[in-house]
Amino acid sequence: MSFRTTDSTDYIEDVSPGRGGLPPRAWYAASDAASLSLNGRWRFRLSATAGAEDESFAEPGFDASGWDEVAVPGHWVLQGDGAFGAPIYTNHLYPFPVDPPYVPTENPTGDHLHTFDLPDDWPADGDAVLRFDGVESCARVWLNGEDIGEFKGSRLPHEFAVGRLLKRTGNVLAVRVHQWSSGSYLEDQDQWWLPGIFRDVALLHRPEGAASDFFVHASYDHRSGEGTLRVDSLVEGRVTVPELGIDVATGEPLTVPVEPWTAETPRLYDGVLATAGERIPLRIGFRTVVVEDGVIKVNGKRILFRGVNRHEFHPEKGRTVDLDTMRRDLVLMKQHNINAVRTSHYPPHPAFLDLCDELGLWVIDECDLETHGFVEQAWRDNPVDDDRWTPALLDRAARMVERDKNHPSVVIWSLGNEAGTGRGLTAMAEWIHDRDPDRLVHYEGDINCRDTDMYSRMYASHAEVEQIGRGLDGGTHKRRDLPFILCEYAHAMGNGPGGLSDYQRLFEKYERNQGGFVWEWIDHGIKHAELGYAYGGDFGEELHDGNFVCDGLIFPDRTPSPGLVEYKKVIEPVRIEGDGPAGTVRITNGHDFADLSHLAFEWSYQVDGETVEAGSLAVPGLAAGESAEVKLPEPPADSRGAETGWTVRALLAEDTAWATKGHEVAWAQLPVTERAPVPVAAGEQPTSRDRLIHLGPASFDARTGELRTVGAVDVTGLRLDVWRATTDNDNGASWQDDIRYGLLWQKLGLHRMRHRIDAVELGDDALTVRTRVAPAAWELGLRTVYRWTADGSRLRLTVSVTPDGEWKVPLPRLGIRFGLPSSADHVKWFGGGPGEAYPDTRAASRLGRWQSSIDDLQTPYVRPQENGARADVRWAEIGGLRIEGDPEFWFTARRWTTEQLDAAEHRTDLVPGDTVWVNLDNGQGGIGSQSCGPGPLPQYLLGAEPAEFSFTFTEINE
Ligand code: IPT
Repeated sequence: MSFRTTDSTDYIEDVSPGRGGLPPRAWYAASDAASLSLNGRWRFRLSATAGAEDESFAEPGFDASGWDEVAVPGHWVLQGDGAFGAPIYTNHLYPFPVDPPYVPTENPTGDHLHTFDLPDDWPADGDAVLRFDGVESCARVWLNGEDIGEFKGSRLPHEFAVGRLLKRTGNVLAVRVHQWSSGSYLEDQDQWWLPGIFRDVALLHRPEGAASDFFVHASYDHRSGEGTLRVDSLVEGRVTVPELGIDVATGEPLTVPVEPWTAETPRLYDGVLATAGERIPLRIGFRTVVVEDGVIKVNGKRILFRGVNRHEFHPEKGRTVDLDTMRRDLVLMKQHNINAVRTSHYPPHPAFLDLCDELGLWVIDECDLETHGFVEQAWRDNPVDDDRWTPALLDRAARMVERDKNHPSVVIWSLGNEAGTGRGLTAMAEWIHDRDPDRLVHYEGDINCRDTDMYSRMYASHAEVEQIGRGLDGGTHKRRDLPFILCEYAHAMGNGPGGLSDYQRLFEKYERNQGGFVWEWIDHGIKHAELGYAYGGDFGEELHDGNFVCDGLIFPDRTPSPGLVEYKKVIEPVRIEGDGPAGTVRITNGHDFADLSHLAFEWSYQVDGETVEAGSLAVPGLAAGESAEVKLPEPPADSRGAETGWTVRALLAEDTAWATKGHEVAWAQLPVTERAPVPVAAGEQPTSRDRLIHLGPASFDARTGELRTVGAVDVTGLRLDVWRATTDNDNGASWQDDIRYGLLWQKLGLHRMRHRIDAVELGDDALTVRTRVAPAAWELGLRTVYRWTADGSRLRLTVSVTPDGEWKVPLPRLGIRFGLPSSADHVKWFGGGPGEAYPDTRAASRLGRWQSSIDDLQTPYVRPQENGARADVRWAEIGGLRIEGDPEFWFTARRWTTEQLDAAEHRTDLVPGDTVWVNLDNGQGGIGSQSCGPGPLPQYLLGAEPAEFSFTFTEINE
């Protein structure tokens, strides 16, 4: 016979959301009522199981002086140098046996103790509320020895009325936090499992007549230009908005002319809600969001989401994110033309939404709900389809909506992520629609849009997005009339995502397609002494999903990755197109609301990549959606034989809250004259002497025909190269059974090609080396001929490649690689830059003259992989050589080999050797997004086809 013991830990596995707390209500950062932050150093004791220690620690007088300390807010696993356990990363698998609502006996439990005095001026009357903004995953709370309740719902606020328990001095707050609880089944988001009191804890004075909950309704009628304000408040009072001359009782609507709030024009009006006992500052934004004519409209206009999914993450503090970091995220987003955030997959720290109101972003506020691990059992026993869990789900919905309902930035409520389907979700949607009919409801898992106001998908292919845009996707009647968004797309794991421009075209072409949210904002790499940044498995987890947690547009230290730079260009809200030779530009205002008066335009003219003249360009202050053609000035004379073109840029005309005057918003380049052909180097005859072949400035190994020197520059290992250290997107996701090129390349052996020398021929004017490049085990290969010619000072190589046998896969790259001495530590080039580019990630690559150290050419992906290629390079100067390409080439250089790059698991594995390895590629394969979504589009694949390309090498004095 078996039985479960009943003891005081039963609440952990109880499906109820909690006991003893106050009903949820609006969150506000400040009021004139007193408050006391309880953040700080708290006493801490960790137990391995929930019942290991009794509750005596909560008694006043308990001596915790021998305990450790932790910072609150914080996660204990990220403190104590490993003494308090470690983070665990799983994507969707529960890191414990699935037997809802039960959790393991090994349930790390942190007892937290904090002693505090009330400030001298703390009022003697009234009540007080103890507020927890976030505790993972289940907490039981005592104040001054009294058990005041427990709660679950990690990223949601929980409040307790505690006034009667408070003393002037020596208050003892005891919080017992369990890592695992029934709530963990609802919190299976793809992220680190990080227990702790990770958001603020505060004591709020509640004077007699204090406001309790209130709901600011502020709509905008775009036809009349008027806003209607009504503040519903549980405790009656008055609402004043001096700027609008508003002074009205709560519950009373008032309509006045206003400037509306939008993400582009985040106009907020300062107001005050005054009840008998409290004054609360309000920041009111007037806007109306509806679905009308099958599209989401704000203030009467269709909007386009240029969004990102943002998890809360800090490389040292986990989900404890301070205000400066939140602001930094949003400023970076705004600077990169991002206009929307999905708070994947839980409500963020509430102050984040204040910043969204202020800086201007559309927000999809998502509930703290994901049950993804149930997919492994065909969703059997999924809590969202089991009535016993519905109260917990409704509690979560209410805690989100009530907390965040007063933010104009929040336009959509999301029920959660990857939770399958079920009655519980329907109940949540019904409750939300009823409580807040003025916003829309989203849930991606609701494929038929039974409960939602928009059709939403993740990682749909371009072809499918096109179908949906054209309304040819079928689906239920209801769905056919709804707008479409991609709540996740373009998986930014490692190098990539590729294909952004192609998606953007589909969003701009079809009314129904209202944009999307790139997955995701930041790499969740945890700072680590030996590894740089840690990912799944680095803490010895028995079950983990590796570096799938590092899939952001910014690195863990918040520096932008090339993916963010690309995204900025792709979504720029002004389109600049034109005809370079004719000297005309067409400017289109792609904003949804703002006119162009906030931008200043600038032209410049480049000759061989150098700017020779620049000036300002008068562009009319076009309204949103309008375009105009503008004439460029006469091009500067006398640039015969050179490659020339215009660059036109749109810059902020004035400082804004997120960038200074002159910040670049959009740009384009319009070529005028093309590059002149590269003169052929020929005339010299190869001669053989001292086991070397001499040709012009170069020498070769007489036996192998391998290049040895160009002038005084030593060159090693020059040969054809088709391999790249596969990217996360090349490798694809483990669950995908479609074509995954990284695996196919590996299987074929493109990383272990053999180079057979068939002939070394000395002709009258050329050295010709014939080879066959092929992997062991297969009959296919690449016949490769290197033809070297030279004049007195210049050496030219022409590589001809002819595939042999049946090639069913495209190539990672096609070009040559060679080594230079480590003194080649710097490069100058004329071509695409300044950052990395690949065939489907090259929108932001700008033609110009660039230079960089070899170290700075590397993109520091958390898991090392192919990176750092520069596109369209006409010439590059490195290590005493000038290399000209015919045609242009992809340039890459690094202080380690591709093999070392491929083998590295962390950045710290990459140790510079004494050779700089240079790759000059005629072609590179596209990147795509297959680490979670579709692979590269066919037009970006590099087919194994006959190819010929040349490089000219000249020794130079740098
Ligand atoms: C999708 C999840 O919603 C998101 O949380 C994240 O895990 C992302 O994938 C990948 O990084 S779910 C995916 C299986 C489609």
